[in-house]
Order: sequence, then structure tokens, then C-alpha cells
Amino acid sequence: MAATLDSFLTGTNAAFIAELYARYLGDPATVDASWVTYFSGLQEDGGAVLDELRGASWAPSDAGVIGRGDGDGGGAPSPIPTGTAGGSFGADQVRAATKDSLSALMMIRAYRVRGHLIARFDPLGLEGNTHHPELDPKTYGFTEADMDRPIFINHVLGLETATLREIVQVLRETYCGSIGVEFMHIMEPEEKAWIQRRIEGIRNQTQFTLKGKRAIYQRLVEADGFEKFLDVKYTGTKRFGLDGGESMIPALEQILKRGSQLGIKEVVLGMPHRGRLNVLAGIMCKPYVAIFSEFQGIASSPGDVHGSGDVKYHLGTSADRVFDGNTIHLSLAANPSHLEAVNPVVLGKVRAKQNERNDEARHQVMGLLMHGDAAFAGQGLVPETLDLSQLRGYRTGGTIHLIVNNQIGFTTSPAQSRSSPYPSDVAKGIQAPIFHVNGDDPEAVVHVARIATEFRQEFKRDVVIDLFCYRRHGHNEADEPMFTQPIMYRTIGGHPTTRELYARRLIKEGAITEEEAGRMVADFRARLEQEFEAAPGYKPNRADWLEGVWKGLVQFSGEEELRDDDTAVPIKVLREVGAAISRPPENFNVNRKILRQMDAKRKMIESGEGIDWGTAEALAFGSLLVEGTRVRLSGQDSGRGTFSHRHCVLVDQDTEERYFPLSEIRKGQATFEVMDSPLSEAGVLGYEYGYSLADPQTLVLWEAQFGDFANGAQVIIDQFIASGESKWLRMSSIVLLLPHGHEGQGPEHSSARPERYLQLCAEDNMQVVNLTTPANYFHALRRQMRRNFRKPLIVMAPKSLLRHKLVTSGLRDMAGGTGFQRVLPETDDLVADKKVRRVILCSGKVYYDLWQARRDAGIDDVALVRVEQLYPWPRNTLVKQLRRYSGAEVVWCQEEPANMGYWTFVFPRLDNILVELSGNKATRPVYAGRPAAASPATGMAKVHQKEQARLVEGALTAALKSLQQPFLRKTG
Ligand SMILES: Cc1ncc(C[n+]2csc(CCOP(=O)(O)OP(=O)(O)O)c2C)c(N)n1
Repeated sequence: MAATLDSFLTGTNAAFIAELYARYLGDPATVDASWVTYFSGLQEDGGAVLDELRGASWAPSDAGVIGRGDGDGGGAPSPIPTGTAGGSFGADQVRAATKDSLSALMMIRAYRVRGHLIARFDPLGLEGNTHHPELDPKTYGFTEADMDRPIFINHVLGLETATLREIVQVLRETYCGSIGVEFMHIMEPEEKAWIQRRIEGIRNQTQFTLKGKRAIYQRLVEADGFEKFLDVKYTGTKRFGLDGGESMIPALEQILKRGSQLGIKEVVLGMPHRGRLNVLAGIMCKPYVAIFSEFQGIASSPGDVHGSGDVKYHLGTSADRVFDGNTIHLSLAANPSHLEAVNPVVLGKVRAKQNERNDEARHQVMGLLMHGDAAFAGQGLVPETLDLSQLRGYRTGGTIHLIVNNQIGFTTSPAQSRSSPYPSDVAKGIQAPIFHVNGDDPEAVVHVARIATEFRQEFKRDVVIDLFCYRRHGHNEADEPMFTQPIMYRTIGGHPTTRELYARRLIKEGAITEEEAGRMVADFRARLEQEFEAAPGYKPNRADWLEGVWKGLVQFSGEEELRDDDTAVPIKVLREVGAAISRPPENFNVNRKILRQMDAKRKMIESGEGIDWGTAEALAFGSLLVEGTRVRLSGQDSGRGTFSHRHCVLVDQDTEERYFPLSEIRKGQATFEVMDSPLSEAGVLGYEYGYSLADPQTLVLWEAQFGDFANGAQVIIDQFIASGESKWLRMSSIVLLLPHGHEGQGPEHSSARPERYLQLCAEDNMQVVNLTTPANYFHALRRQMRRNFRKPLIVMAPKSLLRHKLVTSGLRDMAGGTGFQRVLPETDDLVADKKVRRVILCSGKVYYDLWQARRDAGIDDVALVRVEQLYPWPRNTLVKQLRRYSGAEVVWCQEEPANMGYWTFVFPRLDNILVELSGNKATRPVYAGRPAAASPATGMAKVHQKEQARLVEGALTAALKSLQQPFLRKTG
């Protein structure tokens, strides 16, 4: 087991160990062999203490310097007397001096690791300890008598030699004041050393100028004044006030200011309800008058924009801010109530914006996420999103997280809310430094905000600020907190506001006078009064949603089915793409099986026949790429493809080097990205959705391993994909590829649950398709990017059809004159239309089962019509098809159980068509398929086959009567 110095040198036996360690350092032969082994294995930690004694990790000239450490030093002569240095010290003296130094250093190290445990960051003073044994000099063998004895610590803490009393004082100021820092869990020595240097040299405090202090005070005046004003004007209206956490505003301001100095040009913010109005006004510069008008029930967008709108504490907005001449563009993402769901969306947006700016160093665009303490600790999306932070296809150069830790989640106390000491603990897993800070010390808050920003820019890693504060009122302003937290709320009742406390501090310091402090409050209030008066006449004049990269795109209106989008591609281009995907790279050892596949592809392209699903997909991607449209595909194992059908990444069998055929079509083509994602659904889908929000010129696809797993991302589907445009006027062209089909693989690998998506469909919000030909898939993908509006596309993707001999298309089906087909009509020669006895409508794979069974049984009076696009429902095309078979009974066939799949969606729509066609005679569509079931599919292959055969046979031949009532429970 790897030894760490922390694990024992800070323990109660530290004094004894220090003595031994001192001896070992003087002469390893003087300690027992087992200890020699132990000490020599101390590696990084042991080395760090030794280095400090040798003058490595600290040099006074570094104080306040922001930048990387200056190497591992080690060259400075050690001022610790050595037994051989001139012979003026005896061995005992050497040992005593070394032991004192070592003990002091161990204690210093303990403060770095555990100092936060006795820091004072709870403004209410209800939480926290004042003593911890590992922070007590006695633990290190020191007595009261030792307190004033100088000890050599070789510039550690910026002190060459200091008394123990001085050392402890410096340590307490640095590690146990208003700020508690957790950074010793970071494994990267440079990052750890950077933080240590950044905080120790200045006792973890910034000496603010008068101007700086006033700016902080002004921010508090505004944050506090705005909440109070709303409280008076709209008493009892929900606003999820920031009261108690007002320091968040100067912290955000500092992040933006310091960030802009360090090269940040754009920040994407995501935040929950708490304090959002304050952020909208104070940080995003949304006019107060606009917010007041929304309180008065006036819509937030101009009247000509369609949509349901959303409550005011969910709305996003964007703004340009200027700090010291540096402009920084801000966009606050709209979000649903679902806490933390916006996190991956923000990161996806950041990544897209970085690409747009060619910001490969990820230096110019940054994500800034705010969180509640209960939500950060509790929601699974938090670790899912943190996990993306360093991955090649997803990294964004570090996010700053600010937890508004008001010590309560609605009515729930931390003891019920998390198993870890701090809400931030989950972020330790990705090595993020964590700054706990007392919200009632606004200077400390701004100080850590500054360091966090510098750290992000320096190391491009996530960093967390845990703003320890309180919540002055109930969860919302109508809630009574005394029901559940009486002690805390009695304390809060007598606790002055952050602004009041800071005013007192500044007055005491002489930084402002009492009148000035009061005048700033009154002036701000007068300004709010003015804006309040103007609110009834306020008219929003623009919906900021089709600007920038969205220019040229429009909000869709009209009848979707009447559209005929031009998605065909010249044969020449198809052949060019086809050549690229079937050409093995030179000097690259391609797997033999894949070589064979490539050869098969080459033949498909040359003959123009037999194009399978995977090839059609590659042709769609490739043709978009040569047209200048970027493609980004992410999902679990998407490079190869779960079903080994894609292989858009080739792996050299000797070197494991990767080759992307779709990136090698021609010079000047757009970029193609394919990522094997982490094993997350909500996190990754949220990320890709966010990406699509910020970049309408990239075809963004997310692929589920099997469609079933997409319900792990249900929040992203319900709250963003289905309803985002209606709520927030934000379009997305995200494509979901959801492998689907009842093929005997059991309850979890059969259904992508199309019913879920269909239930969400209305107002042309998205498209749901279950396609049966490679060409139709090709057109569906291209259609996404060849329209002047954007809509999500949900694809029930094939599994067995990937290799089905009938599931092929010709190149001609993708070339001139072809396009996407919402409905595929009968393809075989049957009896005359009027003589057709039954028409079966279906969608997806079951078509091929029906087709084969019909052929096997020699049936020629049953027509098969495929509904390729379920939503928008292709009513007109279906009317045309059904009119052909005017004498036929109409059956809907599906392989999914009746309560799943399409039936409940299709029935009223089909019925509506039949009513029209039959002139109100009671002809109703009839269901042929599995009966309603709790689980989507059986786990037994044999049962599956029997069921499948029965449903297919029933659809083709059974009397209508026997097909009725799929929802009745079978008895007997
Ligand atoms: C995913 C989710 N579950 C439940 C809720 C209901 N809810 C709204 S606020 C809240 C408490 C949040 O506490 P915390 O994260 O500490 O933020 P605070 O309100 O204290 O600022 C809860 C449970 C929600 N909005 N989202």
C-alpha cells in the first residue's frame, strides 16, 4: 500500500515518528530496517516535506505571483545543520533541530490538509469546530514552553525562522479564517503547489483598495436592495430570493472581471432558481423594468413569437459586459425546475462556442455553474457532468462551480441531505480544488473568486467555491421555515444582513462614512422606484434568439407534411464519399474483418446497389461534410457502433493509432467528430443538446447503446428536447439514435419506448421516425441540416435490420429527384387496389416480418403501408394511401405491447382519417400486436418467437373480431 505522509505524520503518534524520521534523515542506519523501508517509500509526500526543508517549494520572491511553480528546486543548500557540515554540531543537536523543523512542517502540512475543519465559514456560527487534535501543536510533541522558541522552517509560509506561536497564527489566518481550502487531495504536484503559493504568501487575503471595497459594497447594496424591494412590492410572490447569500453577486462580478483580464471572452452561465432574478439584473444587466413588468404578468417576448413561455426564474438571456476595456459576452442558459439538469447543457454550449472561436486552448470561453448545496450533493447529474470535464471529446477547459450553500434544501437539513461533510465533496473525485468561504466576509468571497478564476485559466480544470451562507426566508417567500428549522431561524432573525455587516466593517475601517453607506442604499432604492413606475408601459422589443450563428434560420410555421426538402446528393459526390469510406489508409494495419467490410462497401458504391444502413449513414455524414456541415456523434461505443456496423474509426492493429475515413474525403471539408462517451445518458445527452443549441451548423447526434437506456436521460428529453423551443425559444437539431426492435433480447434490449416520445409530441415540436430503408435514413439525417429551421429528430434505430438482406437501397435512392418519404406505400404486385381485403399500417422492423410472412403464405390481397415518420403525423399522405384501398379493413400492426409502441398515439389519428374516408360510417382501425404488458418484452427467446409469429399471422389473416381488445386482461 502506498504510504502517504498525511496518513500517519499528522496522527497522534506524530512526535514519535518525527523523531524517527529525523534520525532517518541524518543516517538511515540509526533506525530499524522496517522504518527505513517505510520512510524510503514515502515518495511524493515524504519528498515534499524534505523538499520544504531543503527550500524547494517556497521562495519569498514568489509571493503573489500567479503562474506555475518554479520546478522542484532542491539546489539550495540546507540550513539544517548536518553532522558533516564543519563538524560544529553534535549528532544530538542535529537531530533535535531537524526534529523541531520536521515537527513544525508536519503540523503545517496538517493545517493544509485539515485546517478547513476549524475554519469559521458559517456566518451563523452554528456549524464548525474550534479544535482538532491534528491541528494542535501538542500532537507534534511541542509544549507551551516551546511556543516562543524559534524554529527553522526554511521559508515555508514565507518564514525562514519563526516561533511556534507565529507559525500557528499564520496557519490559522491562512487556513482557518473565513476561508477553508481543500486542495491536498489534488494529485498533480504543480496544481497543489500553485494553490499553496497563491494563498500562503498573502495569508489567504487580498488587501483591497478603497475603490475595491466600495465596489464590493455597491454590489451588496444592489443585491440586498433588489430583494428587499421585490419583497415589499410583491410580498409573498415566489422569487427564491438570494437573501443571506448576497455575496454571490460580487463573487460573480469578480470572476468575470478577473476572467476578462486573463483572456476570457465569453462565459456561459447555468444556475438554479436561487438568486436568479438578482443575477439577471445585476450580472446579466436585464433591465429592472423588464423584470418588474414580468412580475406584473407581461410576457417576456414580443407578441409575434409563439411559445408557451416560462416562469421568470427559468428564463435565460445574454449580454455583453465590459470590464476595464475588455468585453465579455455572457449567456445565461434557460433551465427547467429540475435542479442541476442544466449543467451538461451549459458545458455542451461552451464546447460549441470554443469550436466556433477556434479556441483550442479553451482559454476564451468558460462555463460558470451555480448550484444549491442540497442539489449539488444529491443530483446524479452533478458527478455525471463533472466526469466529462477532462475527456477529450467533452472537455471545456474547466468550469467554475459556485455552490450557494445556504445550509438547507427546501426544509431538509444537511444531516438528512448528504453523507459527506460538505456538499462539494463529490467534486474531489475530479481533483478540483475547493474553497469554502464565509458569505458574511465579502472580501474573502471576492478573494477566492479571484483565485478560482486564475486557477481555471492556469490549469483548465474545474474549481469549486462553496459559498457558506444562509437563507433568510423560507424556501420561497411564502414558506414558513420555523416549522422545521426553529433554532437556525431564530439565529437568522437576529442576524444582520451581509450588507449591514460589511457597512459596519467599512465604517470602522474608515473606508466609508455612515452617511455614504446609507446614501448608497437610498440612491439605489430611488432608482428601483423609477423603474418600477415605468414597468406597466414596458414592451419587450426583441426575442434574442435568431441572432449570431442563428442568423438566417426562422421559427417554423406551416404544415410540415407539405414540405419537400431537398436532401438528394449528386451521384458523383456519393461516390466520392463512398471511396473515402472504403479506402484503407496507407501504412496502416487495418483489422482483416474490417478490410473485408471495406471491400464490400467499395463494391456497393461501385455497383450503386445493396447500400446497407451503416453505409447510408456514412454517405449522409460524408455528403454533409463535403457541403461544409460539421458532424458530431457521441454515445457509448459509437465509433465502432454497438452492433459493430459503423466502424467510422479504424484502429491500427499494431499501434492502436486511430484513423477516421470520414475526415479524409477531401481537403476543405468540414470536421467530423465521433466520440465513445462515458457511460452516462443524462449527462452526455444534455451535453450534446447544449452543443446543438449553440451550433445550428453541426449535425449533432447522440446514440443510446440500446434505446431503452435513454430513459436515464428522461429529464433532458422532457424538459429540454421536447419543450425547450416552446418554453424558451431555443431550437435544437439534436438527433437521438435509439436502437429499437423486438428481437428476442429480453425486456431491456427490445424497446426504445417510442410511446414516450410520441406522447411528448405536439405543436410540431420534434420528429419521431422509425425507418425501414437506408435511403430514408440518409434523407432524414440530411433533412435535419438542410432546412431553415431546426427541430429535434428521434430515430427508432435498427438492430437486426442493419444486416437484413432486404434492408438495402441503391445510390439512385439518394441522388437527384429523391427525398425523405414520410410514408412508404405497398411495393409488391397485389390484386387490384379495390380488391385489397385488408391494409396493414405499421412502422419499423415488423414490416419485414409481415412482408416475409405474406410472401410465404402467398397472400396477395393484403397491402402493407409503412408509416416511416410518426410525428409530425403524415395525415395527408395516409389519406391518399387509404383512399386507394377503399374496400379494405384497416389494421395497425406493431410488435410492441399495446400500451407501448404507437397504438395509443395512432388510434385517434387513424380513426380521424377513417371517419373522413368512410363518411362517418363506423369503420375503426383495429389493433394487431402484443397485448398490453407491464414489461416491454419477454426474457425467453422461444416465447418471443411464438408471440412474434402469432402477431404477424394475426395481422395478415385473423378475423377483425378476434383482434379486438388488446387491453383486456386475459383470464383462464
Ligand atoms: C430534480 C429536482 N428535484 C426536486 C426539486 C424541488 N426542489 C426545488 S428547490 C429544492 C431544494 C433545493 O435546495 P438547494 O439545492 O440547497 O438550493 P436552495 O433552494 O437552498 O438554494 C427542491 C427539493 C427540484 N426543483 N428539482
